Amino acid sequence: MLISVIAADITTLAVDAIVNAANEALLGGGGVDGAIHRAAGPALLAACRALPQVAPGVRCPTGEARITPGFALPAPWVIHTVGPVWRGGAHGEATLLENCHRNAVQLARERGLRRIAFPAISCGVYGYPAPLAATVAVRTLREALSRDPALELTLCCYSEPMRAVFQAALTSP
Ligand code: AR6
Repeated sequence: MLISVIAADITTLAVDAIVNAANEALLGGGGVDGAIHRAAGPALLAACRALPQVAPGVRCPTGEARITPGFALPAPWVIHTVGPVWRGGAHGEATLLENCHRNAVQLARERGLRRIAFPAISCGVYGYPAPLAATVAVRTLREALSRDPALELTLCCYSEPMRAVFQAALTSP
């Protein structure tokens, strides 16, 4: 089963696609989004800006995914997705987070990309409790792998404590 959990800066990974935990505007931000835009260079912002708005200011609704080149990144592609803001758990957060992972994998597969790295989507500013997010991420990626065993999926955490949380979700039955 090819799911790995690592602690690393996702912008350094030479996989086929890295996933960005963006916001609906897709015009950059803080956290991993800021790091990806800095490492990719200004062409990434231009590519995001060129994506169509599906509503005023919205290029990617929560739970959906969009793809751009990676420009100066070692990864040739960036799959932007928008995680849910945690609002206590009774507002469809788990389904939306599941959609992020599923739609990102689907977009990658449509492009023939197999090696995909995910950050801990929603686990920063968006406040999703990490153990719950890890459970959703691992479950959804396992389902994707069962449909396409050629996928190589990495959960790229930014800190060792976060890596331990995601590793625990991967290890639990
Ligand atoms: N590599 C891997 N993980 C990282 C990196 C990195 N370089 N930098 C941060 N993380 P967040 P969210 C981790 O807040 O909660 C942005 O402003 C971080 O430690 O980046 O989905 C967007 O524009 C945390 O564990 O994303 C949105 O407005 C995880 O990535 C909003 O934040 C996610 O934290 C999205 O919030």
